[in-house]
Amino acid sequence: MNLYQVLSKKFFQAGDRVALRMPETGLQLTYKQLAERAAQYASLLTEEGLIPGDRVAVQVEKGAEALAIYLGVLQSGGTYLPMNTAYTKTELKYFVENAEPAFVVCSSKQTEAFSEINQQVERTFKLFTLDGDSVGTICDAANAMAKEFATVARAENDLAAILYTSGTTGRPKGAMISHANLLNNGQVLLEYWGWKEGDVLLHALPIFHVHGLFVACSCALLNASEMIFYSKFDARKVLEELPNATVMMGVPTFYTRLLAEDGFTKELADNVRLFISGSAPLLEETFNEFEKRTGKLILERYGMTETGMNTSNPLNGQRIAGTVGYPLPGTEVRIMSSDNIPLAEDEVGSLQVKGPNVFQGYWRMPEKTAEEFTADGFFITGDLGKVDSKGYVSIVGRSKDLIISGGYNIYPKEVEMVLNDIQSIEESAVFAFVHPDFGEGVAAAIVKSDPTENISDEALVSICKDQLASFKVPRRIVYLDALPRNTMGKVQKNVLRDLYGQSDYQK
Ligand code: MCA
Ligand code: AMP
Repeated sequence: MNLYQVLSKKFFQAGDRVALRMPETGLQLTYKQLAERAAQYASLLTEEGLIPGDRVAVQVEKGAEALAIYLGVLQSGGTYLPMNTAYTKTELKYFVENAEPAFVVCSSKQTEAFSEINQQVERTFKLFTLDGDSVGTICDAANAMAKEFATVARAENDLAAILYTSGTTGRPKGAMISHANLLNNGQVLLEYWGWKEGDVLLHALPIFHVHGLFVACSCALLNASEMIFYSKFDARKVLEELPNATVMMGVPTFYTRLLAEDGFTKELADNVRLFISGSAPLLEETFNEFEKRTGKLILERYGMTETGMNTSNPLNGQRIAGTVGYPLPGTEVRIMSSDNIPLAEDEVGSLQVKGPNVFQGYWRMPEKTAEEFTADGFFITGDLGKVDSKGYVSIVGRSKDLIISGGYNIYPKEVEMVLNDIQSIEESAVFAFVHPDFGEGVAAAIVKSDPTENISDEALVSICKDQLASFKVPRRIVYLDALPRNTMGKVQKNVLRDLYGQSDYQK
């Protein structure tokens, strides 16, 4: 039960059909070519000593080669570990120490960092580079390999991937995702969203997260559909190819940025049968404005790294703004009280899920895994939700302390730990502010060690940037005499959000 076995059957049938088309470089790959390239990577990794289950950590720019490496890792029985290209050396070192990959593939600008990390870790790794399509030591080595490879058999719970997600403790956790998790979720979405022959996906998401790699690529690859593959989202460039696409997926920021373009017209959107949004709440205002501009209703769905997709608005039924639709076939969703008692319609509580999409636990953290599941096997998402009389699920908040900025998750604790380590800072609290482009932005409230000392925002930002991916770095900083606390001594982030997190806040 290797996911790649199912995929390769489709690739073989699709043959000379276009798999990937990169408008930025003019490069194009058929399904046959993609399968051959994946086989070359699988052969290479195996020849270099990969044992099924070994982790292959990858931090590279998006491209056809990057996708072929992912497929090659699956085919060879390895476990794929994608990493955000924005991660700094400090962050990368943690992932490598924790996951102990046998191989790392990185862009050449990170070779030095990974080489240093390799000297500091107990289990060393083989290091390859990849810089865009067809450049890098891994491409050169793969060129010499056979274009056929017998897919390595895997059991359904064997790991296809590990994706790190941060946590409320500030320590990232590796979500273990099995072949069966990915295959099940991909097949369910294929059916639910009515994928059909001739569908073309406009793909402008990064491929180091669930949304771009699993939701988008799994659907397109299982359907052997063409993907118009952009290295990143650029609204103007995307408009040029929109008329050639039938499906587009994005985070809400993609849609607000498209709407900000005067050139985004109904005619350009006409060929697209499905615009899908997820990873963060889509504002009702965006949904309505999009309908006004294009006549199309954005389909919003809801998922997590740990679970893949859980719910979706319907393809044919009513798509209701502000809701994330129905539980997907095979996935149970329930809303529970703080005493873990089922709540009635429209009551807000802890949203829990169970089903074949739910992950295998956190890598080498059995206690943490146990904490996040109920006794009867439901995963506690940390989201607060409700279900209405028609069965539509809405996400109304989060019990976990999380900021979602342009679809990227930031756990405040991780940023607070970096800030609190700065000598001139007594303590800090990180919270969300309303950001016009990203939905939420990272704000920090700082209490200085010495109230008379002058600390510049620039200096704080620069220290944070050394250690944290730059999307996690605070973009709004306020200096306070003390943090607001409740009678239990807990910092009241809601007070901080109310006072300093509004869109009209002036420093
Ligand atoms: C970039 N920057 C950001 C973000 N993106 N800051 C805050 N939030 C962001 N999302 C910062 C960079 O660090 C940099 O800062 C500056 O903006 C310019 O970077 P650039 O890369 O040029 O930005 P961009 O191209 O405008 O990117 C914005 C974006 C991108 C297109 C919205 O963030 C994006 O593609 N987001 C999608 C994320 C995603 O795929 N999430 C799915 C996770 P500086 O100049 O200071 O260095 S999966 C998930 O959530 C679940 C499973 C689900 O349900 O899907
Ligand atoms: P991640 O950890 O990157 O998998 O992000 C998962 C989180 O993103 C979920 O727990 C939700 O809080 C949030 N999320 C994903 N999709 C939606 C959505 N459509 N509406 C609201 N929140 C969402």
